[in-house]
Amino acid sequence: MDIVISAFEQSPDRGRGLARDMRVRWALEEVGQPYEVRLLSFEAMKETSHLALQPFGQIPTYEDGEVVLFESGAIVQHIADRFEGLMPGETRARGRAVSWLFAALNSVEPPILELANARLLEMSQSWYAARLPFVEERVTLRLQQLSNALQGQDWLDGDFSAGDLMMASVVIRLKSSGLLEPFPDLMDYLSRCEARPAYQRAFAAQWAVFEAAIGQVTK
Ligand code: GTB
Repeated sequence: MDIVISAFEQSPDRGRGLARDMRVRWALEEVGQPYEVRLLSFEAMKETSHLALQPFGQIPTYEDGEVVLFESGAIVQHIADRFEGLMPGETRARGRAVSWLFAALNSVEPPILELANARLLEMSQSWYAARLPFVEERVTLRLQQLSNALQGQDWLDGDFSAGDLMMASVVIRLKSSGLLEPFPDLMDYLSRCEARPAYQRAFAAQWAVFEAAIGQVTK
């Protein structure tokens, strides 16, 4: 069976590559594996057939005839383990790449999501302006720590790995936040990631979905 992933039929990010199918597409492009995409509406994601693949009714999912996976972290790690290109072979280096993959999801993404939710959902609350600086401070702390860890290197630990892919996928969400500006090294890091041909192919593929959806709406 060919690899099949799921993605939004009409992504709320308007094709900016911020939805979590992007990291899976990017990983598959890095390891040179073709894939098919099952596009889903919000309603379809809550149907029994999709819930059998993703218990929370979300995208992305991954099927390859052998495994059925959900959670973008698990999917990217599986791809990196199964195909060459994203996971170093040597035990220590592999452990470091996995650590960075988990760090992206467990240490860096939570405050970024908290910020996104605050800006999206809490703006009309009387306490919004008082709370926002505290949320931003938590994000900035992680960015400072990430910058310290990068130490001016191209990638987090040796060669580009699944750890970098996941970290960039997480931090990229801050591009229009204003919080990255004090960290030119992190902006350069993101630019290096975005310049990778695999990233560009993945971005173009999800952009094409958005364009097709817009075309349908305007027809
Ligand atoms: N922990 C899961 C994973 O990593 O796979 C989280 C998956 C998830 O949050 N999926 C979202 C989803 O399916 C899409 S990516 N949401 C539908 C639902 O819950 O009903 C999250 C996302 C959505 C929109 C933007 N955006 O507009 O910028 C960015 C990211």
